[in-house]
Amino acid sequence: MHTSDLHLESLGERGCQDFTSLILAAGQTKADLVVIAGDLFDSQRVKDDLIDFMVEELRNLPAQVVILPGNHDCLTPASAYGRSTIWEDCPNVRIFRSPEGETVKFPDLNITLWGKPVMSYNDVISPLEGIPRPEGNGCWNIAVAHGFYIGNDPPYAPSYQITRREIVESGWDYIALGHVPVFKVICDEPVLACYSGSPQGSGGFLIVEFDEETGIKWRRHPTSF
Ligand SMILES: [Mn+2]
Repeated sequence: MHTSDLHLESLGERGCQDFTSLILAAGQTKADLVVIAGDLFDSQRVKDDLIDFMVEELRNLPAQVVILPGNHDCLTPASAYGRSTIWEDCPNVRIFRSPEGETVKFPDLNITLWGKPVMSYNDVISPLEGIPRPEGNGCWNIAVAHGFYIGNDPPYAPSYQITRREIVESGWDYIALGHVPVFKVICDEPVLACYSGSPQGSGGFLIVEFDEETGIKWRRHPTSF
């Protein structure tokens, strides 16, 4: 299951319903892996009680969860990911923490993931720069990136740019994009790359199935409560 841009702020607000919906959808779809492609939180000023609530909910999921810090919830020491050690009590949740990008492997799921977090509010990164070649070991290779897709256009913004060439030449199987809150298939072949959209922006979650026989298929799953 692929989602992004929930922009959670505090317990009780609308975004928090989206998080509850995420937990429900992961259960309904029997997701093996939940990928959150950035901006799970709206800022680093989130309250501890929201973090405690989320970790408890995520810990109870029968799924692995991978979180990429985006530009709103970048990996500062004061961020939800930086200031609390509570994440360590949630063994099924992994956070991309390596500034140069990081590979996370789930051998049981036959999945390898790569993602590069935003490290600070003035960080200038190219989300797919430095992505390694896929290992070709029979695993499904999923990259996670938070930024603007700019196609073949010349750069018009200083940061978070993702080009068509980077996607196509990566050689990875699927690129889970975040930052734009509206669902969109950015690239179909030879690399599938999609913005999942946010639960509010697009009204749902993206379910991506990886199957040796039928290949990679996506479908939308509605937000529900
Ligand atoms: Mn963003």
